[in-house]
This record gives sequence, structure tokens and C-alpha cells, in this order.
Amino acid sequence: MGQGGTLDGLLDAEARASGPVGQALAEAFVCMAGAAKALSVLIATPPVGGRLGAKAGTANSDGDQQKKLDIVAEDLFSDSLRKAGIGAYLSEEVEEATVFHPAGLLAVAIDPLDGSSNIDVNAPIGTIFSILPMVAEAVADPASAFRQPGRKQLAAGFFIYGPQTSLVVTFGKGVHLLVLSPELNDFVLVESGITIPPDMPEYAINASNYRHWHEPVQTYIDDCVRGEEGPRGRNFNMRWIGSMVADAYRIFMRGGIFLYPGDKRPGYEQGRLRLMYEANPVAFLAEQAGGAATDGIDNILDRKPHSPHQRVPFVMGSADKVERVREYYLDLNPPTRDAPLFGRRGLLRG
Ligand code: AHM
Ligand code: MG
Repeated sequence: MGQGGTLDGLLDAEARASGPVGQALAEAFVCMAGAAKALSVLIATPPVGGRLGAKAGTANSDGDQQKKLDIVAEDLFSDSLRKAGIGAYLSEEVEEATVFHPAGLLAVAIDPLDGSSNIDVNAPIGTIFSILPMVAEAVADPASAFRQPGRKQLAAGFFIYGPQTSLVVTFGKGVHLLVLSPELNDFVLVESGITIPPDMPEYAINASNYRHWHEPVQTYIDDCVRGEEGPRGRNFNMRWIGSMVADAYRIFMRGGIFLYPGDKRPGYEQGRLRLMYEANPVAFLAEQAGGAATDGIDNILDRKPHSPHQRVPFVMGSADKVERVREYYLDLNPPTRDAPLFGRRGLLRG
């Protein structure tokens, strides 16, 4: 279907025609789009009795303080997916995976409100989701539905609630961008076949963690910071929004690289991002957009998950930049930064 059509037209073309699983996918999207519309209205509405980012006084699966909006988002998306008839459900906001409908054909892992520390500051936040096929064992062991590698995803994407409410989505045949039209109250297809521009010298990382990083990451960022005078021979720009949806969206639109590596802080050995409902869906989108996503070395989508809320180091963006980070990780003896021609790095990676 062409530009200017609606989500429903995209679902006809990408999902409904491919039998019962495709029809279940379409139903899940119709219901999630309803939840996203309701959430975007709530986000845009002046809150009664305090700021939008008010704390709920509870903690989520990872021990993070929940905001009221986290809980509202959780309720909206879990209700919508239950209505859609999905088989199994896993959310950042709940401890355990659950079976909604034993005969359902899909398993959905979701971060209902990514970037919740940005609610207070009116910066973009989002909802990230990963859709897998249901597995028979899940009826007895719900978590088993989510122990499939990301490569098995049938569809994945994120809604972003920013100046526009948008949906970036893949069904495994390229990446589509839809924007919510307030006039039509519907998501309108703006672009299909999105590709990550390969040549953008821009990186995203929380640089306040510099002292905690391992040497390959420190050296990679040092080389970017040195700009024209360093081994890369060009100046780099830096952006860090603190909502992965927003940093990822920028990379899909104009290129660059995003890193949340594992570091030396206790509890951050595997970084901060969760595999099933943050890294896997964004990795699937990145690959479908001609980019790449790794844990620094290995492809995220090949990783066999073991527990619902496991974290994973995450490097995502244009394929050549992600490959370059891999080379830094594999280079066990990085040359000193002041070596002539910057050592091997200057010759091979300049
Ligand atoms: P959240 O799902 O609790 O919001 O946490 C995930 C977010 C990502 O969106 C973002 O990239 C990262 O946490 C920011 O972490 P930090 O505050 O360490 O920079
Ligand atoms: Mg999140």
C-alpha cells in the first residue's frame, strides 16, 4: 500500500493476507493502536492534582520506581492485548509472564512506557513491543513463550509520544513509519522502506558513565571525541535523550549509533536495557532498516533468552559503525592513543 494510507491498509498488505497468524497480528495492532491513541491523549492532557510524572509509590520488575503513567500505560496495553486474544504476555511492569488465552497465536513482550524518567521533562517517551509466535509449552510455563531468540519475531516496533505520536514498525519486510493524525484519529502511513542513513557521524551514549566503561567503549568514544585530530579523521556530534525510543527514532531518521554497554557498576554488567522488550524489537527494526544491533560483539537477534527481565549490552545503528565497535571489542590490546598514526586503529579504522 502507498503513502497516505492508514494502519488498517498496512495491516491488510502485511498481515491479514497471511492466514490465522497474520489475522491475529492485525488484531493485536488494531488493539495496541487504540491503547497508544488513548495514552497519547492522556500525555497531552493537563494533569489534575500534580505533575504528569507523579510517583505511584510502587516498584516494577526491575525495582525501578513506577510513575502513575507507567501503571496507566501498563493497564491500557495489557487490556488491549487481552482483548486482541493474544496467547502470552510479558511486560516490564509485571514480574512474571502470563497466559492470556491458551489458544492464542501470539506472545507479546512490551515496555509500556519507555523513558519514564523523561515524563517530568516533557521529552519524548514511548511503548516498545516484540511479537513472537505462541508456543504450546507456554500454557504450563508462560515464560517459555519468551525464551525464543529475537530472530523469531513476527513483528516489532515502537510508538513514540513526542511532538508527533508515531509508530515505527516492521513485519519482517522493511520498516514503516506511521504518524497519528489528530484529524483522522488514525495512524497514517508516511514512509515505507526506511533505511538508516549510513554516513552520520553522531553517537548516543550516557557519557557520565565514562569511568565505569570497559576499555573498548572508552577508546571508541575517545576516538570519536578527538574528531578531525583523531584516528577517525572527522568530527562527531553527540546526542543522548535518555528515552531509547527517541534516540532510536533519530537514528532511523538520520543515522548514527546508540550504545548502552555493560559496565563496571554493580548491576550494570549487562548494561541497562532489557533484551525481550527493548533490545530485541529495536534490533529487529535496525536490521530491517539496513542497520545492525549487537551486544558489542554478537548479533542481538541470535541470543537465546533465559529469563523474562534479563538485561543485555546494546549497540545499535548504522551497520559500519556497529561493526567498528565490534572491532574495538575484539582488539584485546588497544594501542595507546598517542602512538604514531594511532597504531593499528589509525591504519585500519581511520
Ligand atoms: P525505562 O524503561 O525504565 O525507562 O529504562 C530504559 C531507559 C532507556 O529508554 C534509556 O536509553 C535508558 O533507560 C537511559 O538510562 P540512563 O538513565 O542510565 O541514561
Ligand atoms: Mg524501557
